[in-house]
Amino acid sequence: MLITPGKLLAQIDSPADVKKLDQAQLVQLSDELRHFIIDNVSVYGGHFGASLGVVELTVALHYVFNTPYDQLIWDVGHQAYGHKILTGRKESFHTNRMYKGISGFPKRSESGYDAFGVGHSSTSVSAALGMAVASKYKNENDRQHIAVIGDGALTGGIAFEGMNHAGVSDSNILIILNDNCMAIDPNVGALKDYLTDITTSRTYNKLKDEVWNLLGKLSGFGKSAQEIVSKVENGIKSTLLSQSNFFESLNLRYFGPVDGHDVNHLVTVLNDLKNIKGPKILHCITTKGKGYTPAEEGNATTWHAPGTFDKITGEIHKKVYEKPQAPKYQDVFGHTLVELAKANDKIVGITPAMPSGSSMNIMMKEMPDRAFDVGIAEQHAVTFSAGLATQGLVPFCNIYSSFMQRAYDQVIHDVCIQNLPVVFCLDRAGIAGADGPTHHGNYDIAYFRCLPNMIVAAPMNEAELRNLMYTAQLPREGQAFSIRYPRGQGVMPEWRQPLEAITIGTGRKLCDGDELAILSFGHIGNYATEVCNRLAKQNVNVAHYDLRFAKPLPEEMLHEVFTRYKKIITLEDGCIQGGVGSAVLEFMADNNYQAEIRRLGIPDGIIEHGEQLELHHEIGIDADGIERAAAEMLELVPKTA
Ligand SMILES: Cc1ncc(C[n+]2csc(CCOP(=O)(O)OP(=O)(O)O)c2C)c(N)n1
Repeated sequence: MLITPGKLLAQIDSPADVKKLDQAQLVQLSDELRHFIIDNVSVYGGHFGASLGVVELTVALHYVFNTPYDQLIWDVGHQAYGHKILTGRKESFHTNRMYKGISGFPKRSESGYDAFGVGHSSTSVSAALGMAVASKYKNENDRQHIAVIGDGALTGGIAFEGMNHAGVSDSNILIILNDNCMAIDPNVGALKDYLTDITTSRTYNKLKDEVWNLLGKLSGFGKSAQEIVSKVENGIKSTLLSQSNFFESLNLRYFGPVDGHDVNHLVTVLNDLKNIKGPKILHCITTKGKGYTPAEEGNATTWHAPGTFDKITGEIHKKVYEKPQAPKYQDVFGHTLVELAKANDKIVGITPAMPSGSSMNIMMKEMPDRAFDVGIAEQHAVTFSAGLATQGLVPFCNIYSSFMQRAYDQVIHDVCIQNLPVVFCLDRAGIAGADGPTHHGNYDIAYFRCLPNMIVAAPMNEAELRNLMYTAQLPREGQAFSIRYPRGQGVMPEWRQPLEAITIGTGRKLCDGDELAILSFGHIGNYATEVCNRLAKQNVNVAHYDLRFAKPLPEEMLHEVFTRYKKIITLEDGCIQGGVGSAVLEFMADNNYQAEIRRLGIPDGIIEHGEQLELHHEIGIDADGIERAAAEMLELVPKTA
């Protein structure tokens, strides 16, 4: 489907074109940009509400600042669709998030306008500060550095670390706080309450008006504006401090709150702020989904990334299936956790800002006192869980595999060294899909497998996930228990099987073979089942073992494998280096076995975005890739280069 931009947007291929417009035309441009996003996302999917919420801000920023010389850094980057469209990617925008298409997040290799690559939250202040300090060092004193950060992303610790540094840096950095009271789910925590207070406080608004009046008078005064502002500021600072303005107390000049949908006012304000040197923060109030009624008035969480929808009726397209479908792993996690928690009153649930994404919201709804959304704060989530565990509770801390990277030291220092029995459930483990390299959960097998006091497990189906969760909450002396599972559906429509304990460090033999054995870890093993069936039809019998544990390894089973088979394929949806295949190689060396081993997994390199199936195929860990490897090892076909 061809999506045509409106009259003004049709003329815009870069921010230079935006600057050619009269300021009076910016309302129309914003309107056209908004419709272009609605038209595209309704047909092709992607993030939605957040980009609609910053349309005016995006237009104003590119109108006022001289990007890419001035550096504009979007936090998380899921809200940067308008920015992409205005910076030369309008024609390719229909390929957003698709295999070989443009990325759903800002990416340095994609455009010079994407000053910093993102996907994970809360990095913008530190990155902008680094750039600002570098500009100062290079005497590029006219250069502006702008970080746009949401109120959700501001809950991440690194954002505070950046502001703490920025406040004493005397660098030319403007932080724009895009405050819409939402993360993916409603934002949480004391800071959210503070931002609401500051927005509604009469004293602040009065003060704000005074500052804006002053700035209005100063526009165009250049250098002297800076001096006058400093003088007036000293006068009002004591008042602000008496209100204990959080940002001012960090030495960031605080401006706002302003209406983030008034593009003309934003232009005026940003032009004024351009003349004020040093670290400063502009508090913008926006609405997620702005300008599209179903999103603006409906459930903001649903409209964060709704999939495709009918833009006229606002109806979100749902696939209709003839047969009952297997559930998503995340939902099996959510329901099973509640089931277990009903029987074990020590169980508590923890999520860092992903109640819907992880399905922890099921427990939050049923047992609000026992499930915690701690904000976008993975490090805190882990140490908080450790604290809970010291008191005999059984924390189920659910963190996406790629976001767990944030909390590695907490896992080591606060959990493993203290030998605490925290349960980690790593959702989105392995290739994550359209979100791309920042979100693929490639490394967790390798980064957890080397830790003492850590059990590393992966289920091949829903029943296994349930049984691993059941096993993980049984009393044990220390040891963290991690369970990784992928994004998306499992394989068992009838998933509510009775719960059974699994002996830690045991695997499952799924079928015997003649010469070759496939050892798989986790859900990816279902491709191996398919390959065994395909080959059996050609009278080739390949054995298949589900390792289930990468640590401790199912040693008894591995002794059987190495005794019976001299050709082995290991299969994992994780990085090859240090992964489960490496564990099997180590086992072979340590026990003086000899076999030809082929390790299938995620190769050493950045895997771009696309559907999970497309990417599995590209890296050769889908059924075709496994069959090819098996056929080569059994010399059924000539070896590929
Ligand atoms: C480290 C990390 N944890 C979790 C996420 C998942 N995530 C993506 S967007 C988002 C909410 C961001 O909220 P906010 O910054 O307020 O932006 P908004 O969507 O409201 O515009 C979350 C939690 C992430 N991207 N990075």
